[in-house]
Amino acid sequence: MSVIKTIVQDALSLATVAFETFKNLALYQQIFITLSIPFIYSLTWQFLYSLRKDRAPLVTYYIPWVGSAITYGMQPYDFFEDCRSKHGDVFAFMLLGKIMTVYLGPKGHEFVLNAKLSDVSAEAAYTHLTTPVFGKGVIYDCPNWKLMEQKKFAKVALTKDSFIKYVPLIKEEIMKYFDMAFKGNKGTADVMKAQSEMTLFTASRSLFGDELRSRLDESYAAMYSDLDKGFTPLNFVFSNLPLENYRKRDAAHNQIAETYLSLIKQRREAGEIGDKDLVDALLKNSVYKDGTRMTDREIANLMIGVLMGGQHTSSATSSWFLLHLGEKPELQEELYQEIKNVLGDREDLVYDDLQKMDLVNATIKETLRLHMPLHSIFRKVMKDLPVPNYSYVVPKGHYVLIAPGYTMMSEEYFPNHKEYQPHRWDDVKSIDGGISLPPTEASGKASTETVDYGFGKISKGVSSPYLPFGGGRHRCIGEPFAYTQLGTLLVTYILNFKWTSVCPPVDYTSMVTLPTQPAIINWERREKK
Ligand code: 81H
Repeated sequence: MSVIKTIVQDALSLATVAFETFKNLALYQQIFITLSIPFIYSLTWQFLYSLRKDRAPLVTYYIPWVGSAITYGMQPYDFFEDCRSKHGDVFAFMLLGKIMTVYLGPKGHEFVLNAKLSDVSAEAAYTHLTTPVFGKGVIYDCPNWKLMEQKKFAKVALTKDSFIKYVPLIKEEIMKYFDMAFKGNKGTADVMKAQSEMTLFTASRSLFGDELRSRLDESYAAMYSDLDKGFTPLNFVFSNLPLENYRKRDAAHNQIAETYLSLIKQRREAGEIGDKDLVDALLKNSVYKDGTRMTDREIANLMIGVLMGGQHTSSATSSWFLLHLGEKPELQEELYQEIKNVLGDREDLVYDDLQKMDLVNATIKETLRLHMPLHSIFRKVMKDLPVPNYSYVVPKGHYVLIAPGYTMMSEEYFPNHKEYQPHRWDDVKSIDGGISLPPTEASGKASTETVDYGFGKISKGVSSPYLPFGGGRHRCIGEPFAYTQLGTLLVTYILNFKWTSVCPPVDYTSMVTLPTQPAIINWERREKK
């Protein structure tokens, strides 16, 4: 007992001496010591960690806690390339206090996207990002089985029969926008502004109906803007702060949800529930398999989530194809010929026409190859997880990360990978009318094997190098809608304009990979023949 007492006393007096000494140092010395202690601790910890055979090699970093956040956040693919040359396909890096284990390439896709539900969690990785924006009870703010059912509910409004109705509505919105924002015979357009607005108008008109679309011309558009500003990767770090933009985000979320709620009530009271859009689909069919039903507020929140998902990804993708095509006038002419061949003398555009336009679809496909909207996909590890083909174990509490966008830009799988070449997809067949599969998956046996997590059959294998819509239980359900919306947009642009542009570099710091501002096209009206 007295031994312990002496040790404690000794330690205390030593600490007192150390503190007195520290106090008498010059300020610059105090600062130096304060900063170097965590630095030395971190380097020592990294050294000891590197001795472990059961851990993926950790990328060395010098700023404790922050780690590789800046190099990764600014240029993720360059960072991965550099790490790969040093460590191979599997390595780990520190990202704002979290250890991320990366597995590059198709084997990584399989490792993460087809991991067992009990091993990894998407909701634990994304809820801070999405719940403040979408609201409670949906997407990543509920157990995974509910998400699987929500995807099933929403998919009812994402079928061929729905798209047949959406195409004319989408086209009408685009033409209205052209009349409003592309005045005269030639001019310049801010691509991101135009595409964000057109994506919002076309998606709300088709998925939510006229009642909501018409409100977007009023002050109501400002609420969308406030909510949108709150949907940023910053939420991963600070999802709630007592700051103006967070208050605006929460206010916008509540107002938008209230607006959707009033629409829901209105349709119910009027007994006007058909099968024209997503709202109808959710009102008719949102009872979980355990017998409980989604509340109206949850339906409203799901509507916000679906719209937000489509908004950022689609507006970025259409911006990118406009910018690439602006550098390739000959491709614009080829598209024009294809469209004319399919439409003949007709002025209208129908869903079936889009299915016949191979180059239009290949253009979208190639755009997604070079510009996968989400450059990284994360999961939180819930149980110690061995890495296949390696001696490493990713411990519970760490994260796993894959980057299909990196694989889609590799020379190994895509010769001349830097070239924007829609024709590289010429010989590739697609299945399921729009669910596109790349050469390896389409030709291999894997493509025929499917699995159903509760929202319809999807490809079982996810080791394709081309996965712009992810795979596995979290696979995007928006793909066919995206192809319909983007196809209609591209066709309508080509029929009305010719344009030129210089493709800007990629901004990786936003929610999705965007063109760096300013991103401009110079357009002129196409002469009607
Ligand atoms: C952003 C992300 C990231 C962005 C992750 C997840 C989501 C999302 C760095 C989304 C987006 C996909 C989604 C919806 C709505 C919906 C379901 C899913 C990153 C990494 C990851 C930046 F560096 F969950 F929010 F970490 F929108 F219903 F910041 N968004 N999404 N939309 N359509 N398809 O997956 O990089």
